Amino acid sequence: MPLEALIFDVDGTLADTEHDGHRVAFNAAFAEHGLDWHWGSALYGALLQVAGGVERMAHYVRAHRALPLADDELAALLQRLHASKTRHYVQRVAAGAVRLRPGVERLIREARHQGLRLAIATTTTRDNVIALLEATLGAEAPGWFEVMGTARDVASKKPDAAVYRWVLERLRLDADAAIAFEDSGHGATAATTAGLRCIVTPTACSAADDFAAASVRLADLDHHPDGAARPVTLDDVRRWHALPRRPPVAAVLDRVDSA
Ligand code: XBP
Ligand code: MG
Repeated sequence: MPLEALIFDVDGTLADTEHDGHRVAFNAAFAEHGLDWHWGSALYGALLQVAGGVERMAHYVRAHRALPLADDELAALLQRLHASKTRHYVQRVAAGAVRLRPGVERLIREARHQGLRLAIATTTTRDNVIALLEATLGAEAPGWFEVMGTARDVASKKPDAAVYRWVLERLRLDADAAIAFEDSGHGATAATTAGLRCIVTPTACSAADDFAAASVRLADLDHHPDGAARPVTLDDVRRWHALPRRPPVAAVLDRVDSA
């Protein structure tokens, strides 16, 4: 089946947002609320096994902080913290704190030029996606993506396949007509469980993840699988899209509980 659409994850894939973006914004929100919580690099690296900011904070409270709050009070606090974290993140991104990863802009522009359809499938908040696209690609860039699946659109976050299924449904495409770009084991599991081929470009945070289900692993979109520094073109993507699908990795799902 010919390739009709590229579906991009956001955090880690379009840009390396976690360490200097999300992590810093979480810490700013904690400080704003008078909490002495601080997420350093090593702790945040482990917490990334839990997808979603609210879920990540809930896990942290369960594992590391006992709070004398009823469940509904804790849920309300986490919502307030997350709204504050999103504000801080959007401000940082708008101020230019995060750049696109190598080759991302070039491949997106090539896809637009060739008439391929574009979509987003992410675990993060829609405001964050818009802020990143506007700050890095310009005010019209959010409109380039025909479908944007974000945290609010599905009940279960990656590694669940729900967001990819939601995006494919709205694109009215079979999984065989699209390909996903991901940076993490969770993301690759979500994409491949939805039946998509997946190209992975891991970051320092996700380099140790299991990517056995991915079709291709690259350092970034300016490097090839053999490590050669050469731009990845749509012809390359089409070639990788034509490879047989690999089975999803169930082991990634088990690691969520041990973060
Ligand atoms: C991204 C995430 C998100 C961000 C924080 O994963 O896990 O939770 O870290 O964003 P993926 P929010 O790249 O697989 O989509 O605080 O908005 O949840
Ligand atoms: Mg990601």
